[in-house]
Amino acid sequence: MRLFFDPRQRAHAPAREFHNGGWTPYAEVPERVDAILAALGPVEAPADAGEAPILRVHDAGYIDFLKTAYDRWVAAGRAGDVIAYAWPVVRRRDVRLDRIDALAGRYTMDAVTPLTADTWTSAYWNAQTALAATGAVLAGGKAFALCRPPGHHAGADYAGGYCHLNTAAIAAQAARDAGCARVAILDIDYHHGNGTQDIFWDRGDVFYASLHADPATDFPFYWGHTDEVGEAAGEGTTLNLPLPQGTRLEGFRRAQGQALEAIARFAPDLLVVSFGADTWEGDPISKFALTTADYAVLARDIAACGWPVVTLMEGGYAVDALGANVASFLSGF
Ligand code: Q9C
Ligand code: ZN
Repeated sequence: MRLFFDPRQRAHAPAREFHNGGWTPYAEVPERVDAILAALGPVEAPADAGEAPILRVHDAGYIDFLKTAYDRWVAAGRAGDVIAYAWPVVRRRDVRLDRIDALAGRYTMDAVTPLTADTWTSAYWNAQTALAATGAVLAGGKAFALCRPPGHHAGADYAGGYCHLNTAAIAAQAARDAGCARVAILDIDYHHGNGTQDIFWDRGDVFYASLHADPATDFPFYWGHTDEVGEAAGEGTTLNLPLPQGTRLEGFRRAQGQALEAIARFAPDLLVVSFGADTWEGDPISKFALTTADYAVLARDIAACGWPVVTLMEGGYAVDALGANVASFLSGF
């Protein structure tokens, strides 16, 4: 198994996030990657494929915002990390505003994803890591991308849920551009991958299946319900399988089996797995009950389908358990 990671992915480190009525320490810390690296051993740095594959998925105005937001914030006389306080609810018309606070609301979906001076650097190399692992799998190998920050909450033109660039979408689009006619994404992070769903919502060439905590009880609330199935050419290529808090291996594995059956009918040339270890029983912000050993079982079920698989890291916030959980999952391949 080839492992990819770039040290610049560590740089992004907001001080705090705002939720449930108050400030708390930022959960998506750079120490997460240290824990995974310690468990997995040596990694390869990705080659630099440039911005073009990122711009195949993301809006140019949004990328400019990610690059310049921190400098605009400082120029406005602010201290600390960039965070919005006003959002254009249900996408009001596209007014061309220049004030950093207007831009921050326009290009983010929540108050848990502050931007720092290093956000663009980490996000850029994060995308390169995903692309390198995807290239390795398309060349016939097995690969894991140690993606951090995570990606699946980021849409074509918005950040959210600790995510800036949607690595799964960038990987899937790169595979399409490299000649794969059909790509499937299986998202087994605790949270619904609203960004990935939005990006491929009306496309029939990329299947998106997600297992996640019921959005009636968990972030991101407004996406991930069972009646969201895609539209136009994408009708039927989005599959949402929400699960109750407290879900254990049996329920999770049954739902994953349903997702794999649907993906098998789609017959992908490549499977991208958005893997979150925040489904673990001791995760500090999540409420499923998978054990470390369960991850190997789930990965074996995926591997048994026989498709080329590239696994990308998403969430997982119990830093001390993260290495063992990722190692267990990868052992299944
Ligand atoms: N009580 C990923 O796992 N909600 N993002 C924070 C905690 C935001 C998670 C509130 C969770 C975002 C990639
Ligand atoms: Zn998550």
